[in-house]
Amino acid sequence: MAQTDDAVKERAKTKKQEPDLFKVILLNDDYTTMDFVVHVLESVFQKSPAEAFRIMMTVHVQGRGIAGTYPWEVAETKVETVTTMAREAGFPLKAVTEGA
Ligand code: TYC
Repeated sequence: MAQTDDAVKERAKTKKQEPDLFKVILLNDDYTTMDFVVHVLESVFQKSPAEAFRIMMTVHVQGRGIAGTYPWEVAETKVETVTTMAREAGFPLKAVTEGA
């Protein structure tokens, strides 16, 4: 019945959806070296050297910057990888996810 279908569709549309994509945000700190952040951006986020440097400088100047946008599981795994790499290297670098 057209009336019923419309009503169902309307409810489905207005219901708040979880975002499909999540930003991985790098946060600034005073101790992680610029070279290490560039290395992380190149190796974990597949950025070119120029783009990695640009993102690193954005984080350094503005306090945070977007490393990439991914489905939830991928974004969470990238945060874990960054955190593990940073702790192993003795840096406090932090990454968080945020709904895109
Ligand atoms: N602020 C750091 C420094 O001056 C560099 C840095 C950039 C650290 C980006 C973290 O996510 C970061 N050595």
